[in-house]
Amino acid sequence: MIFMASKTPTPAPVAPRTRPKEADDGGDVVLERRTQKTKPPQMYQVVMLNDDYTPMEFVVVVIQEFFNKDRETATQIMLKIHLDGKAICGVYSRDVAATKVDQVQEAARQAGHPLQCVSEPVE
Ligand code: TYC
Repeated sequence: MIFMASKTPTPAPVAPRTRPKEADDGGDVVLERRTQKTKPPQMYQVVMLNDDYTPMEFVVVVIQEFFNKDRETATQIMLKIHLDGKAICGVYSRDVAATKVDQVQEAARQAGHPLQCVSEPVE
């Protein structure tokens, strides 16, 4: 049997169906309001403690060195510790605060002073 080319005409392409054009609404975008999911990270304060033996000058230098305070601010913080028993030297992320505590304690140990400081979460 001989096959002939079909003479059936190819249907014309059909335009995709689109929604009827609506009047321009001005382009305003309404974002869905959602409650925030991520909390800011917990911060830690490094608190230095008073003792009866560490020289005031040593404490001032430590505060200047490790907490980046000028001499006047460092002296005020040292005096607050001396008078109140403790004071905050700085507030940092957890890892940075822990490093500050290590640095202070290592400097105090090397110098033979009993200076202590601790890191605690900020309320
Ligand atoms: N009380 C100490 C003194 O009279 C001074 C001092 C201040 C010690 C602050 C520790 O964190 C401190 N020599």
